[in-house]
Amino acid sequence: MLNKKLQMPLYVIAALLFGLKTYIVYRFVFDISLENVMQELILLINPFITAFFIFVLSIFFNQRRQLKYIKYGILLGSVILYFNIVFYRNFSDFITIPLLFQGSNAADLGTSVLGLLKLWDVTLFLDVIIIWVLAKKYGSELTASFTKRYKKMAFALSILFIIGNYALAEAERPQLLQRTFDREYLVKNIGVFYYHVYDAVLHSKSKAQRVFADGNELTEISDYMKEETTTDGNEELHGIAEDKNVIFISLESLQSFVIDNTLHGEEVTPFLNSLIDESYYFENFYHQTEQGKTSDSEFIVENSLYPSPRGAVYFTHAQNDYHSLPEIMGENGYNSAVFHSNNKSFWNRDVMYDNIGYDHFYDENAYEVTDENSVGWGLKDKDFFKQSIKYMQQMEEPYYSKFITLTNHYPFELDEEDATIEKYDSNSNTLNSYFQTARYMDESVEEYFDYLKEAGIYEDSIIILMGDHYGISDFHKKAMMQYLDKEEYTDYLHVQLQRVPFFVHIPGQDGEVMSKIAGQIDVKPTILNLLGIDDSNDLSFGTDLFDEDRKDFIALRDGSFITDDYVYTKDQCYNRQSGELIDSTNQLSGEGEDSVCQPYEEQVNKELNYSDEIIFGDLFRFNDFENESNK
Ligand code: GP9
Ligand code: MN
Repeated sequence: MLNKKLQMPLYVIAALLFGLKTYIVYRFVFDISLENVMQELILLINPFITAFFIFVLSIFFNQRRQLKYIKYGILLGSVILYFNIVFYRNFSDFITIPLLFQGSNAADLGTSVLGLLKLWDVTLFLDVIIIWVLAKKYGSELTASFTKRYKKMAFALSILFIIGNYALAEAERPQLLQRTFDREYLVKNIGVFYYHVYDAVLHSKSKAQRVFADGNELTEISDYMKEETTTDGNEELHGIAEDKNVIFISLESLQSFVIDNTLHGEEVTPFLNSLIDESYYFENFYHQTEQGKTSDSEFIVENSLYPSPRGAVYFTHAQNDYHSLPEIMGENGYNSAVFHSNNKSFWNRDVMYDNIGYDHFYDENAYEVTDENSVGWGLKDKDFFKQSIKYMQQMEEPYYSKFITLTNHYPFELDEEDATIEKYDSNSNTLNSYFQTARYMDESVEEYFDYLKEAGIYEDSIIILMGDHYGISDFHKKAMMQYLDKEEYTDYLHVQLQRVPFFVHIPGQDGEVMSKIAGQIDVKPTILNLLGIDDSNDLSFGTDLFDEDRKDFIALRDGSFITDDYVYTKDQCYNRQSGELIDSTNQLSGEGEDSVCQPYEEQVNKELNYSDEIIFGDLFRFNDFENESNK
């Protein structure tokens, strides 16, 4: 007999035991990084909240079924958790549905699975054993038929807990679910079980859209693309970089407003400024990213397609068929690699890179990261470049290598000894610090150029540098107005601040400042042109930036656009040069009063929709790019 006073319903015991185990696993088995007390708190409460929700459902059954539900519930939960542990041991990652079905990963796991099991793993099932024993011995005493009121209260409480957990997670990481960051973030904030539910929803949603596509849509879209992107061809630079290495540097959060600009009388980015004279520098180049941030910029550059309006394509459609830059270059004798010192699963990069044909990904594990050489998000850029050179020297030429910097990332932290320019003085700590990390990145790129020269790589390469997306959001309007010396922060200014630097540096060539509007969508055709790769059947929305005769608008993902003459955003049409408002759709009424921006507006929407159709419908699977190009 159990002492009545000490007695706790079995579902509560199960919730406590299972919650505790899950917490221990999060904390000590998964290598989850915790950056502040809030994250620690979320990680602590989430397992108990989840477990409480799972087991509280048992009270709606009769006593016999209650026992069954709790016994098998804890067993199933433990098995799911255990699968994740085994998977994590091999891949330092959490299971995703597409990953489960991805042949290579499953095969990898299959051969090594025995080596991943450990004797002490039995202890991971202690809670299951305890519950099963208790159920057998004291089952009838530890279960009851609960009153209606009790059931309602207990259930309501569990829902309240979940909402509370989610609210904390949302405060810690705004738009956590919409933006689908890293899987580790999701597990950290909502727990591994809700993460699986979330993953399943994402998966079925994109599967459904795919099912309804049949490939006929592609004819109209490819006709449009060919019509809009076929140009006369610029013979001058065509093939200028043939068989050279291509080094692409993604400049984290770097916006054009710091280029050739000063702070306290000093240049913010002296090296990049000096590089303008020796490069093709595009001063009106726009980022076109959305919620996927860096990964969106990568996606646009690799595919010349637009990113998704919600979430990151790198997450939602990483399994699609693409005809990406690394793949095309691979077909033309290039090796490819990405260098980025972060968790490989961040932005689902490991999966996407594999799919689009990168030969190698030097992720965080390729680098020696210590407390001394890291700040903010991880390895400092200077150490990142320094440590990368040895890998470059091993690569077979010609190669395409992409370097993703990290230090100039929000919240723009920097160790004092690394700061070589004074902070700005405004009401925004973010902007104040931004100049320091931007300067640090500038210095790191300068050092990298020196390493390339010392290693004899420089002469045989072309170097492309691009800002990935904005770093300073609209949240810092006041400080930005102060720095830019503007009276007003208009929507026009907001669009103009979406310009990011873009350099094409060809050693031995002078280059030129290019003023025509340009965007990330144009990078892929530009690189292919420089390399002299004629892929006339490639399907892209962008055009070669060295061709004067090219599409005359740049579309941002929210439907805003820039043309030679206009800037359009939020139903307003501005003069691009003066920033004056020409007309606003709200004011126009009646026939014959169309905005000068309207024809563009229609085309921009059409183009963005076409891009979504390609991605959501996975339409490229219907196109045989290889055969086409033999024609
Ligand atoms: C993370 C880095 C930064 O790996 O690329 O990502 P962001 O937050 O800028 O998208
Ligand atoms: Mn970024």
